[in-house]
Amino acid sequence: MHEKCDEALATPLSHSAFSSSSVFTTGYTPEFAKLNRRGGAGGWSPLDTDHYPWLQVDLGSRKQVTAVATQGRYSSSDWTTRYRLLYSDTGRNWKPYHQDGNIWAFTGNSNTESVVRYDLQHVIVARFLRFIPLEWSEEGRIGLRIEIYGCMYWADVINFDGQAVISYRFKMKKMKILKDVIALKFKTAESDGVILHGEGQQGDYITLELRGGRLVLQINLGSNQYGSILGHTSVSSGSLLDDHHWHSVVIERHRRNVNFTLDLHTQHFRTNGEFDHLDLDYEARLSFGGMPYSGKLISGGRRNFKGCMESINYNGENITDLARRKKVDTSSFRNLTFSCVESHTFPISFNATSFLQLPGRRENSMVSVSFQFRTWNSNGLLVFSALADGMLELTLKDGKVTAHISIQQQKNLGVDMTSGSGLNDGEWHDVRFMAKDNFAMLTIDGDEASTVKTNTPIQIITGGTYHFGELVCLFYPRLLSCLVSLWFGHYAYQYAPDYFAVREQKQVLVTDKAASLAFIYT
Ligand SMILES: [Ca+2]
Repeated sequence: MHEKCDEALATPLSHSAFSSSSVFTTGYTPEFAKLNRRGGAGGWSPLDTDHYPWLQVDLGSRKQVTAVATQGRYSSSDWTTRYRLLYSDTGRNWKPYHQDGNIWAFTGNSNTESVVRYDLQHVIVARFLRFIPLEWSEEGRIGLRIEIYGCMYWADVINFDGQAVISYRFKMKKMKILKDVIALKFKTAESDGVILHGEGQQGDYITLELRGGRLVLQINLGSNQYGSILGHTSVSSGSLLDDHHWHSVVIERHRRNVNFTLDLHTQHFRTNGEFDHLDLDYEARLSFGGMPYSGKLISGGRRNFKGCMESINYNGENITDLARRKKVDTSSFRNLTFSCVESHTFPISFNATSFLQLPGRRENSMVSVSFQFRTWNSNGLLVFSALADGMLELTLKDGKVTAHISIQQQKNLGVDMTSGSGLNDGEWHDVRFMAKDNFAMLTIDGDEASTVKTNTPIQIITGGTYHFGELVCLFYPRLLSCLVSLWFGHYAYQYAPDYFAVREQKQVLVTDKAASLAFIYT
């Protein structure tokens, strides 16, 4: 890790490692996008009509990436002045590079030959990288040659299927621990699950779990038997962590002082009570991925972890490696696999400046939309679709879903329906809406009792595009003046669309055409 991690990763790759959203014409294909090369037309350019251009590099396996560099197309007036970087383990579930709390827009080139290198503030680990041009040469078009710098990455990965639990047994039957350093990475699509747990007969415990998509750490170093000193301490961190992206956790405890780090954010706290030692017995052990089967104390209804963990380290012991070599309790090992099973659908998170645009059927006499969402906000736009002669809007108002249709031809006919309540509870809710002829229906969470119907005559002609998460009109590259309003945070949408577009503020942000791909961002 401390060696210089600065190898050129893209140059040695074969042609097939490069792909793109489109190609301007022969000679502009993505394999010509290697830095300082002059092959083909001297770099990659997409079609001018490509609204969502991207250049993708497959590094062949997960690598640490420490820097990127860009250059324009050789001997041309084509370069990229600003771009974003996305990364992924799978090529389906993408995460944008963040810096200083924002999706980062990199400064690119201002001519064809100068190389602009950018050292990443945080090392990323990924197999796939995507360069998303945002702005480009005034005189020309998008032109790009790139390099990616970094080095090998290797980690033991364990896939937990919701049954398997790893049990790490200490050498002694009782442990009195003054200092803990626990580090691991996890990735899951489940909002709840026990990541690690240890407990002692006298009441000490440590539990790290996901609860409602947040990470909760509970520690008790001891309460006295009269209950006048209570040791229970609970601290939570993060939200929407069930996004099927890797998150890293480090817990460093020395006596009652704890540093609890999730991704790049560290909280410091002191445990309650007066005691300094974590006392573990029951043939002292720590379990990972769930509660131990023999645990009697506080297992109450907790779910096992389902997803992947890697690089689990406890006070210098590499637990993932021990598990692979079957040096830890393997009583339920039949369900453990040592590679990460990838999911094909992903939740998407929205904030005030992101939305999802999906194509739908045009000029149809029926409009139908169904999706799941979750949020802590009581108000916000869920879906907007321009009809050929009016609009459909699904919004959350005071925690209820409201459907509004208006048709201009029919003397500004408006239909409004409301269903559900308290839907801003952070849990997933299912919305189904359908309208045709003289009939519209709204159902929440598949509950028949929630179904609202109307028999107002409506002549629907669909417009063909659905916007999720923010009110916006249709847009074209470089003609971005019709952004209407910005709303809310933390909506999420779970689906595998054929493609999507995200815009942040006045920029086309991200797109993709790959089937079963979904993502959006904060
Ligand atoms: Ca204790």
